[in-house]
Amino acid sequence: MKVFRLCMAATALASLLAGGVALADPADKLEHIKPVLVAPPHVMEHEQATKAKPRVVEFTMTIEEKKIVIDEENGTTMQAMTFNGSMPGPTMVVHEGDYVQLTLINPATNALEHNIDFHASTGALGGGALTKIKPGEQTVLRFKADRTGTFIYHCAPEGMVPWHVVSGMSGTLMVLPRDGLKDQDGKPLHYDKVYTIGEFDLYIPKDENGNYKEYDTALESYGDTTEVMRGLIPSHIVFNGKKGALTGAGALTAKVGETVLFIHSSANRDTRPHLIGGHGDYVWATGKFINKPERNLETWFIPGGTAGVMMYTFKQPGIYAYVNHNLIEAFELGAAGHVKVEGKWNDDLMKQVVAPSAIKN
Ligand SMILES: [Cu+2]
Repeated sequence: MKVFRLCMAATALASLLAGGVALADPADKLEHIKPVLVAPPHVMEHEQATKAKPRVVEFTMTIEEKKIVIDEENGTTMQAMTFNGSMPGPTMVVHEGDYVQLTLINPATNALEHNIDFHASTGALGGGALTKIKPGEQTVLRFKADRTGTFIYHCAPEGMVPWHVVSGMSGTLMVLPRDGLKDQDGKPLHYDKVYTIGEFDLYIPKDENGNYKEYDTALESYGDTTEVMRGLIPSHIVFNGKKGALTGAGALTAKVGETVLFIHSSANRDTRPHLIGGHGDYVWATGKFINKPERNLETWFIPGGTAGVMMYTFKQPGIYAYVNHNLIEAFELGAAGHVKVEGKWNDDLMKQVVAPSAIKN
């Protein structure tokens, strides 16, 4: 009996110690909030400057493997892997000093093991080593967002990292400074709306007749896709999952006088965004807000594996193209979208002095 009691006491002590460790964890004392993620190109509601104290911001993402059409004109398909069913995955927004607490779910309907690597986090391969989940499993990771900026997150399963990334598994986490964005002189900057654009270099295999192949499952596409990847020449380069995703009904919108923040992520390959007819008023091309923004950029450069940010206040109405300014990648391979801007034309900034007409002698 005595031995039994001692055993019980030891067990109680062990659980108390475990509890003690948890109690000492500073994140546990903080307020927890659960903002709602929204599908790209939109971004969850959030404050810019905030008076709130650091919090634990809880998110949930569910991994979905599915066949998608990447080029509606030709019906080309890809066996995609996604966070929350979209390419890119949803953009999460927190403030510096907050903790991100992600529940990652891999439903039994999927075939593959996945995980998540947050470039904003510190340790364990970005969280990848702590979040490996097979179909039918879920996991919860918490990390401190102690650096401001836009950061890629992506899947990174051992031995299959590039395939999962180029198949669609990436998105952006934006960590805002608690007092908001600042210009080069430290003056506050404010945006009226924010869009998130994920650029994806795709490697779709072709058959012996030169037609894009279609597969029933992701695993079936693996061998051929890897062959194309090793050639380093993408078959398509798309914004937000397919050619033309951000054109027509999917075009981004703005008004003259409105300031828009464009978040642009590219998890695997370099890109060089440009707004045709506009500029980058303030650009953090490498996405980290502790650095001063560059001004008046025509084209900026986002290294593969990075999410960058551009802020622009529209001054003219019309349809703008937002492109990767390797124009072959934009107009042949698909890396282009539109921004439809309403408002009044400004003749001082630009005027058609003589409309195109026959040459006068
Ligand atoms: Cu994955």
